[in-house]
Parts: sequence; C-alpha cells; structure tokens
Amino acid sequence: TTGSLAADPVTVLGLGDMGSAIARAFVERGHRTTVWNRTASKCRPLVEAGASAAATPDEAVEASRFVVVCLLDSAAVDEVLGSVTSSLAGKVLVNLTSGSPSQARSNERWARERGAEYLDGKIMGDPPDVGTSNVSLSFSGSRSAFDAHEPILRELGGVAYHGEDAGLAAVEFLAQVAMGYELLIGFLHTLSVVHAEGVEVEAFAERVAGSVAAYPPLLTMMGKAIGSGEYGPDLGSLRVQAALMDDLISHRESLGVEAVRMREVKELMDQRIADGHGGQGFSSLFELLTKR
Ligand code: FVH
Repeated sequence: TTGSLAADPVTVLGLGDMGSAIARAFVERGHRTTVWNRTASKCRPLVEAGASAAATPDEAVEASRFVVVCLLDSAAVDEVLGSVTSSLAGKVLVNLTSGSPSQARSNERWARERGAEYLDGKIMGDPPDVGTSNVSLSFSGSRSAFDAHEPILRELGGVAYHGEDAGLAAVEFLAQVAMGYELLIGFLHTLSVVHAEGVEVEAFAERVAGSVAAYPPLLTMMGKAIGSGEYGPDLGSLRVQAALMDDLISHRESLGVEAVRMREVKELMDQRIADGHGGQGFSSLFELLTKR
C-alpha cells in the first residue's frame, strides 16, 4: 500500500552523475537500495553509504519491485533492459533516462508485454539538487503506478504527471529544454549585435536580465490567446511591429550579424498582414506555424 512505500526496497540501474544522486537520495531516506552500474567501481560510494551492489542487471531487478533506470540514452536502456532474463512480472519500471516520446511508448509496450507497469520520467535539474525542489520530474505512463508510488518519486524533487500516454513526459521535457535553447540562441545573437556596436556585453546582459522578467505574464497571456483563438494586439499590432522588424533586420545586416530569425518573424508578420490580420498581435503568428 502507499502508506508502507516509504521504506520499500528500490533498485537503481545506472550510476552516472544523475543515477548516483538518485540512489543516494533513496539510501538517505531509508530505502533498502540495490544498485547496478556497467562500470562496477561506481557502486563503491553508494555501498559505503548503505546500498547493496548487484553484480548483474538481473540480480538488481530481482532485488526490488520498484526499479529505476537512469542511463546515458535510450540505446543504453535497450542494451541493459534487453539483457534482463529474470521475470519483470509485477515490477514497476521507472525510466528516468532522457529520450524521445516514441522511445518511451516503445518501452511502455515492452514492459507491458512482460507484465510490468511502466512510468516514463524526465528529470530537470542538477544531480547535487536531487531531493530538493530545484529538481523537477515529469512522468507519464501507468496512472496506477504513479498514484501508488508518488511518495517515493517526490523524494527526488517536485513531480508532475502528464497522462497515460507514456510519451507525454518526453514531450514536456523536450519542449521545456527546446524553449531554453530557443531563448538562449536569441540571447547570444543579440549579444553579438551589442558586441559589434562596441557596447559592453556583460553590462548589457545584466540590463536585459531585468527586462526579461516581464516575459512570464506575456507567455501565459499568449498561451491563453492561442487556446481561445482570440488574438488581441499583444506587443502592439502586427502592422506596427512589422515596421520595427525592418529596423532590426537592417541593423543586423549593417553589422554583418545573422538576421535569419528576424527575417522569419518579418515574413510571418507580412503574411498575417496580407491575410487581413494586421490589427492582431504577435501570438497570432502561431496560426501560420501550425499550417506549415
Ligand atoms: N546530469 C544532468 O545534469 C542531467 C540533467 C537532465 C537529465 N539528465 C539525463 O539523465 C540521464 C543520466 O545522466 P547522467 O548525468 O547520470 O549521465 P552520465 O554521468 O554520463 O552517466 C551515464 C550512465 O549510463 C551508463 N551507460 C552508458 N552507456 C551504457 C551502456 N551501453 N550500457 C550500460 N550502461 C551504460 C554509464 O555507465 P558507465 O559508463 O559508468 O559504465 C553511466 O552509468 C541521461 O539520460 C541525461 O540526459 C541528466
């Protein structure tokens, strides 16, 4: 039952930086923890902390009903789980390895065929922060496994469940990570403009960090506009914004700085204006992106 799970035995397959942090969190919270790693020497610090080392993935899987997998990538997961010959019936398999939605769905089918419940998990945060609210985990897959084991999963950080489709945690993870990269590549290109103009990059970065604090409410508002299909003039009307885009593009081009994203934005705005939506705002460009 959920009430007795706090002391339930757990197995962790994979003791890289993240897997070791996860195993340590379980040991520190009083779980009988069995660990396995391809390079056996990485088990030593965990054994010193109180875990038991298994010689093979089979032995590790046999030790606990609740089995966490945290390996480099999906190929490693396939290799390690594919080598398991002992029964998985009745086990709860929690895969915290980064991967795609289709890999998660295929793992779910694989586990179900062997009588195991599957939860796909994606973890965001740094290994030293495991066990704190600085780490967040997204889960999808077996609802009953999530409900029954939520207390153990919460020992690793903040958790959210996204649905029975096992691929949904990966969708969330990849979108969250992509959002970061989309933002940061734009930041680097902008810094190159600032640098090309001879402005001190470090001081600008500090100033712009203050400006972007205004963005979270805008993101929420844009999400609502897209959800409802009612586009107000967010960031101003597209007609006004398109004129500003010309300045941004010519400024970048005059400095020999990449303007590809600015041109993309301008083309989208021009298309929307030509379609008769020049009075709407930036979020309305979404309508064109989904038609591509
Ligand atoms: N570390 C982090 O900050 C990020 C945060 C975001 C999510 N990631 C994901 O977590 C997965 C594990 O990451 P990690 O940091 O533990 O990675 P490593 O320290 O490089 O450890 C990799 C482990 O995988 C084992 N391994 C690799 N290939 C194989 C294989 N073919 N067969 C068996 N095991 C394999 C490796 O074993 P060894 O090299 O020690 O023998 C490590 O245990 C990952 O998906 C991140 O994207 C962490």
